[in-house]
Amino acid sequence: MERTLTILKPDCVKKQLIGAVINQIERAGFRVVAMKKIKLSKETAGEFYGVHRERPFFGELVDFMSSGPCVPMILEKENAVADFRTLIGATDPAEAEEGTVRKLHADSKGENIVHGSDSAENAAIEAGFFFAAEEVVRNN
Ligand code: RTP
Ligand code: MG
Repeated sequence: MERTLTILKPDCVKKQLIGAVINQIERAGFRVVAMKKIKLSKETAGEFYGVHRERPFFGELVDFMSSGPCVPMILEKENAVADFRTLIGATDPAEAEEGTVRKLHADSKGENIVHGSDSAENAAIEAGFFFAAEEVVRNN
């Protein structure tokens, strides 16, 4: 069993799509093992996406991710990291496959509804960024 870290981004929360997106995630076979609603500060958002610090879109990304509450979750499934990135689709919704979360709901490459870890190693780091060990609970 593998774990990945997702964030339902502030655009997802503002559009009242928390339930719809979690439903799609659960139907795809992922188990939610940790979940919370939190509003990131600019500092925390910048720390989370620190790998992109030198990119031209970094300021916009930090402003967006701190613009309202978001919902980080740890998800569990076999092959969770790769399967979740398939489920959400390409970063830019214009390039995402039909039926993916971003194709269905995202407005732009910047405001694209969900984050998904890009490796199992980063998933573990990102899970630790949001959750203490006692907040991670398997369903059964
Ligand atoms: P994420 O980390 O959020 O799952 O997204 P990703 O792997 O598909 O894309 P990544 O390259 O890691 O970019 C992180 C987030 O930065 C914003 N972005 N904006 N305007 C732009 O050109 C641009 N490029 C990236 C998006 O919110 C993207 O998800
Ligand atoms: Mg990424």
